[in-house]
Order: sequence, then C-alpha cells, then structure tokens
Amino acid sequence: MDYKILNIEVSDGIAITRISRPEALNALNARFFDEMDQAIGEISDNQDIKVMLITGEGKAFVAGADIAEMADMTQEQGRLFGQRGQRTFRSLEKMGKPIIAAVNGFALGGGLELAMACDFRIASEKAKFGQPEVSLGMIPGYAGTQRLPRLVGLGDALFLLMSGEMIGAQDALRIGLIQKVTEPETLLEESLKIARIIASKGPKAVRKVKYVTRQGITMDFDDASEMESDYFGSQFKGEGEEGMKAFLEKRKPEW
Ligand code: CO8
Repeated sequence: MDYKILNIEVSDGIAITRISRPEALNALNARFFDEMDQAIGEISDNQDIKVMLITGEGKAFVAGADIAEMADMTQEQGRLFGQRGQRTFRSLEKMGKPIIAAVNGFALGGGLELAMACDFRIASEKAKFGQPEVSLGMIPGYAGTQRLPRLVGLGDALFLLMSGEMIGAQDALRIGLIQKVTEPETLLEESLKIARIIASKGPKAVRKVKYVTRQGITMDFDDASEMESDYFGSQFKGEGEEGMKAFLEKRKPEW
C-alpha cells in the first residue's frame, strides 16, 4: 500500500513520521489506521531505525477521529471502529522501539489519544490538548479514559474528560501530560535532538527499558521487580559488557 496520509522520512536512524491531511486538521480516518499499521511493521523490521518520531503537518497534530466518517455509524460500527484504533495505538505502545510525539498544534480527542500512546511528548508552545468528545455527545474510544488518568492522575483526567476544555502547553507540562515545551520553530529540531540521544544508547537496553517499564506498571510490584532482574541480567556479557568496558576504557561504545 502506498502512503497517502503518512509521510515517512528516515534520517540518522530516526523515522520522522508526519501525519499529513491538513485540510481536515489530520483527523484520523480508516485509511490512517491502515497506513499506521503498515508503518509500525516496516519501522519495527528496519534495523537501521532506532527511534520513531510522530508529528503533524500544518496547524494540528491531530484534531481527533474523523467526525465526518463517524457521524452515521451504527452502535456496532462505532464499537468496532473504536477497537480498530485501540489495536493500532496498543501496537505503538508494544513496539520494540521508542516513539516520541512532537506535538505541533491541536492534539484533540483521538489526537491526544495517539500522543498518549507514544512513549513521551514534546510540544510546541502553540499546542492545545483536550478530550472534547463530550461536546459531541461522545466519549473517548481509543482508550483515552484509561491512558489519561494513568498519565496525569484522576482529578486532572476527569477535569479534561468531563469539561471537554482545551489546555495549552504550559498547563499540559504542569500536569505531566507532556515532558517538554519548545518554541514552535524549534519543535522538530529539539525533538530530533532527544531522538538522537536515545538512538545513541544501547538499542537492546532502550527496548528492554520500554518493555519492563510499560509491562511492570500493570503488574504486582514484586513480580515486576523480579522481571526487571531477569532483563537486567540479560544485558550482561552482551551490550552491557561493551557499554561498561567502553566507560572504563574512556571510549564510545560500539553496539
Ligand atoms: N474530523 C473531521 N474533520 C475535522 C475534524 C475532525 N475531528 N477537525 C477538524 N476538521 C475539519 C473541519 O471540519 C474543517 O473542514 P472544512 O474546511 O471542510 O470545513 C477543517 O478541518 C478545518 O477545521 P476548522 O475550520 O474547524 O478549524 P478551526 O481552526 O476553526 O478550529 C478546531 C480548529 C478547534 C480543532 C476545530 O476544528 C474542532 O473543534 N475540531 C473538532 C475537534 C474534536 O471534537 N475532536 C474530537 C473528535 S472525536 C474523537 O476524536 C473520538 C476518538 C475516539 C473515536 C472512537 C471511534 C468510534
């Protein structure tokens, strides 16, 4: 399948994935999910790619699921459309490579749900965040009701979910929804800088950190700590040996 909505450019081991349907503020339609599934597969399989970065073209990151596509759906179609998106966003979380959301503008509804499925978020000072579904008589369908409270806590999540209010980048930073704010002009550059730092680290270590952290947060603490020990141990006499020797020999590691 040719990409029509996603524009993927690989540079220095980073897959810059631009969502490009600016005439609809990058609203997520069925085609987007097909293309994103394909991108996840291709980026996962490409050993030269260390980090995926997702951003939006134009004034929006993503202004939500495509309202025009959803308006006439039956209850069953709506349920299945929600599940379809949930599967794709879950694949992003489960992908063995780090994913950064570089939020350039509106991240609303399904757009915020997409940003939340990334590993962390860097945003332009101009970005706006919200779950406005209740304004449409809807509720989030791509697990926003589940990821938002896990990221920001129950009070701030329910405030956003119940009011449908948009917040700016500084408020999003304050509640921990995003991790860094930049000037609009430097968003991509700053995000790439962080992507390059991550890309320079032990690739297996980065993959395992993502897995152990994401998996562990859903588990009993003692079981999760035991899982950490297993993964910690698995880095010895491999990537870890090279990293530790390189430190002692005052040179850069060669992964
Ligand atoms: N879906 C479809 N088209 C959209 C969407 C959208 N979510 N958002 C914007 N557009 C379109 C507009 O219709 C408009 O098209 P046209 O030029 O043909 O009229 C174009 O993009 C530009 O938008 P505006 O003229 O409205 O731009 P403004 O700068 O005036 O306003 C806003 C920007 C404030 C972002 C405004 O566009 C807006 O409120 N958009 C809708 C935001 C929203 O409610 N998002 C949530 C959608 S619901 C959702 O995401 C649920 C997710 C779970 C789904 C589960 C599946 C079952």
